[in-house]
Amino acid sequence: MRWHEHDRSGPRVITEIRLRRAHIDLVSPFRTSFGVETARDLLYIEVSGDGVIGWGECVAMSEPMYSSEYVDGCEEVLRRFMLPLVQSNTTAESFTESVRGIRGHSMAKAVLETALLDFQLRGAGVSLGTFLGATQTRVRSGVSVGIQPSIEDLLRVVQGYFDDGYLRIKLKIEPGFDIEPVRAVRTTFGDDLLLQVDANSAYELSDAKHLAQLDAFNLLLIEQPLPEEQVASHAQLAKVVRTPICLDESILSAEVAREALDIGACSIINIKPGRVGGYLEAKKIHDLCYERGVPVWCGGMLETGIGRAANLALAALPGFTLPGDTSASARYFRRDVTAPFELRNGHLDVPTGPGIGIDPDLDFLDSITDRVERVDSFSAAH
Ligand code: OSB
Ligand code: MG
Repeated sequence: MRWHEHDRSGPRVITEIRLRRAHIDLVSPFRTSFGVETARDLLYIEVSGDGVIGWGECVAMSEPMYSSEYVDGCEEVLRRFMLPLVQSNTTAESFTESVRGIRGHSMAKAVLETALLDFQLRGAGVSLGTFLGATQTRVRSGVSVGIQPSIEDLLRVVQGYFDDGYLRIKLKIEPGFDIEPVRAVRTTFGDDLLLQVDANSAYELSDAKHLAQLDAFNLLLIEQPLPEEQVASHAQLAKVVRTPICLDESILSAEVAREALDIGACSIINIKPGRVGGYLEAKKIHDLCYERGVPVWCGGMLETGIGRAANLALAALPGFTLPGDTSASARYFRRDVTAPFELRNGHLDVPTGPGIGIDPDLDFLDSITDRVERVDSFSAAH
């Protein structure tokens, strides 16, 4: 469904774009096989006109450790190559078309596409969920648990999330912190706990036998065991390991998803809009997987409320049959930049208002903002 089919009042005209940089502390350090995060380095794009503001949140981390993108690099490529393409009547669809020739930089493309999409949907009075084809009003929540200093610490942290009501636990693993921690969590919490692991590409194909030891623990999936580029090696790994393989980092587009599924590199996909260039491409991956009966779930990138709201709209599509890394605000931040997303019986409600359906608390957001700038390349063109 196209946004203008819902439009009751004509498209709004973009008159200003702002780029905001901010930072917010995490409630606890988040350790993965690629590094430790203690704070979120934030970049927001605000597209405004006719009294409407569309918001986008960049998912890139401060360093290029999860992927080759990093937030300062996103700012640079946005300023030099993407923001100058935006005109007063640019839509999310026309923007995405216009950056087709720019290779990579999906997270930079995604933040601007999302801000444009939020702007046009708010103007049309249509929620992002409705636009994308959401069929659920709330989504099941999982939580991603960082690598801990000891198994004892891990069990304590998992217990806390279990008590909060999370419906699925994901353990970050790396060589040296894998089989025994998983065994301990499975033994302590029992067979009914929905449990999965994420290696963030920390293994090699030669570790296949080692990883096959995870088969004993009835995991939902193992996420991205091998490097991003080694899609075909995952198909080899899948012949040795019975636990379903889910790809995250490798899935950079709907085309890659199709090829990965065709060769048997994965049987489940983690969809992150930022990683694939935005919500339009994310929906394509959903549709492809839905058609093929391949389960998908919504990944996370430690988003604040702005990014979280948009992810919840996506996670409400019918193919999202596994709980996502769509956790409550309190799992990440002492205070969120929007009204907090709260867990109710293990679920988060999908926002229903126009666009992403939620506004930032501007006083609080301003208090954590390092700088906000009007984008000159845009204003100069008009
Ligand atoms: O691999 O899924 C990942 C966070 C940052 C970067 C990569 C990943 C993650 C997470 C946490 O696992 C997801 C979340 O809770 O937002
Ligand atoms: Mg992952």
